[in-house]
Amino acid sequence: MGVVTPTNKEVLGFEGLHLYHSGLSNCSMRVRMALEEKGLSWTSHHLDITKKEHVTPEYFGINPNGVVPTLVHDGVVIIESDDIIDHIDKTFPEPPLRPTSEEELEKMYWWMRSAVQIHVKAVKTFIYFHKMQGKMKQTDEQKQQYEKLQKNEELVAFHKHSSGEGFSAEEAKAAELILDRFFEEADQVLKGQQWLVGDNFSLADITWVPLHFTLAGAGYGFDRYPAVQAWAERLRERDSFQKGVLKWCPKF
Ligand SMILES: N[C@@H](CCC(=O)N[C@@H](CS)C(=O)NCC(=O)O)C(=O)O
Repeated sequence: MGVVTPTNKEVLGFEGLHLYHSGLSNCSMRVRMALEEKGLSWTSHHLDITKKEHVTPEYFGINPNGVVPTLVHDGVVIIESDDIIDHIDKTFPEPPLRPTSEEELEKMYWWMRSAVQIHVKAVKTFIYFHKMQGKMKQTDEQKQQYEKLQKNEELVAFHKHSSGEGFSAEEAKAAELILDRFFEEADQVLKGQQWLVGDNFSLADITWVPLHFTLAGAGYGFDRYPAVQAWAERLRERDSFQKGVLKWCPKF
């Protein structure tokens, strides 16, 4: 979705880079990593999503989906983690986080789009079922507040289900099968190269490594994918992973 017009006008006056984010949010990890790769300084607006700090009229006035991350860059509001990191790389091109050939660029965007497309159906469902179910109970008041603010139907349905009867083992299995398809593909690709797209680290790696980190923490079986495991180890050594992921979320 990219740039949005906020109804909360407070952010229009922000100068520099302001990030609304949460420590354990894999989508926020992407943006923090991209900012660290570029060596940019940014102002943190941390929201603890486990305490529902993002479910307020003020925050929905900035991000209409009421999710993190949101980047405010000199008063311009950008949502959706893939669009945010693309914006960062285009606006601050050094060091580049994208390949130069059209063909590889298309591959990079494919990995980025895929991660965002499977977020609710696969990633969120798997993590909620294996890690959060039962721990995210909401009061009736919190549920009403959410349903009043949230207009995104996919998210309304997700939260109604997750805070109600919860996901079933079948739904979690279906989520896992979607994940398997992508990690099998990544494992094949990474058998022949260091990074997801060609020989250079790119936004594709930044998009997927937070999924590896959080899914591993939720018990997803990565042993089946040795090349993915080796890639994740390489990524762990990067400063941007230390500062963008582990500093905010030492353990998922
Ligand atoms: N497509 C969005 C997804 C954002 C998203 O779902 N963020 C999660 C954390 S990773 C969140 O804010 N969850 C809180 C909620 O759903 O209420 C993106 O890539 O930025």
